[in-house]
Amino acid sequence: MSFLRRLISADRKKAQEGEQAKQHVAIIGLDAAGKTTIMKRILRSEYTLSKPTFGVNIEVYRYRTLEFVVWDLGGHAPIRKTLWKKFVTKASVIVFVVDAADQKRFHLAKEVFYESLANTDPNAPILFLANKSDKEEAASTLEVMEALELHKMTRGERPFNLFRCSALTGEGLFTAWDWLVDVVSKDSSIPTWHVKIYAAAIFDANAKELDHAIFGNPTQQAKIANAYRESIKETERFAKQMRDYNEAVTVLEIMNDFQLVITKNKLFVMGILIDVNDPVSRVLTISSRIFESIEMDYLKGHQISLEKVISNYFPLDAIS
Ligand SMILES: Nc1nc2c(ncn2[C@@H]2O[C@H](COP(=O)(O)OP(=O)(O)O)[C@@H](O)[C@H]2O)c(=O)[nH]1
Ligand SMILES: [Mg+2]
Repeated sequence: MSFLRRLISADRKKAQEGEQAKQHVAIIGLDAAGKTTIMKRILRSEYTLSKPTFGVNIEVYRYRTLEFVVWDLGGHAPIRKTLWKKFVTKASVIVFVVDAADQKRFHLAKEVFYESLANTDPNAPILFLANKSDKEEAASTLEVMEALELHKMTRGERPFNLFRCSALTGEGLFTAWDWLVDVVSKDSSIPTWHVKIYAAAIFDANAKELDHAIFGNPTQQAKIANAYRESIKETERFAKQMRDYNEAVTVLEIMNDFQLVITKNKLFVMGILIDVNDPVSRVLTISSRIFESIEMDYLKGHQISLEKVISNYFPLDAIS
């Protein structure tokens, strides 16, 4: 996944500058908040998991030079303090996950959140995830902010951001991780605004293809064509899998050099193939704009031209 690669490349840079070449990411929150589900969604199958039996539920995922420690908070195991030192105090990034639908435990989540912060590196960025946004009873971003008094975090010194997300549908999750990677890597070689779109394909809600477009330069055509074929298959698969959801998103790595960002709304499912190092959040903006702009034509039964709409609205993202 590109998020992970970008984190690793940030590590390599630090290693060259003589700093420690390992990133520790702590994923914390109450039990059942969705931490394990989120990690599996982000890491997919490319990690090793060791599950230490310390009497506290901790999972350690390793992906190359990255170490993710997933920690269920809220229990009062006496062993917690020493373990905390061992794992979480050295974390260079903190991800706090709250179940936005579990409003009864907001108070406890708040207590645990501030208690944990006291023991982390005061400069470590914090990504706050209000998970399970797909649930009807999930609190809004504002409600979560108020219940957990997060306004003071936004005025603090350390980088802080809050995203509403769903580990189930992927909505919001990848934008959140993009933010995290940008904050951690501060790598100026990463384009933050435009991406390179190599290809795109759009399907209707019943997984029937409506149109596709291939961009990219001719010397790379064969490779792009292969990646494109794989993208079509994956997009179609996702369209079928997510048929019952009005909003969904996922990101898949394709043939090492590409990533496929698939977004779905009520009417469409679209896969956009971009460079593996490009920021996913930009593609989410592009997708929603495309959906908006083609909706009327589609409902009137007109032919949709992805090539036209992408090169009209996002000329700098469609490479030639
Ligand atoms: N509807 C919904 N359920 C979720 C979401 N994320 C996790 N879950 C479910 O919530 C339960 C607890 O998730 P888990 O990842 O084990 O939580 P953890 O204890 O924080 O690791 C599981 O049944 C998950 O399937 C989500 O975004 N939406
Ligand atoms: Mg878990």
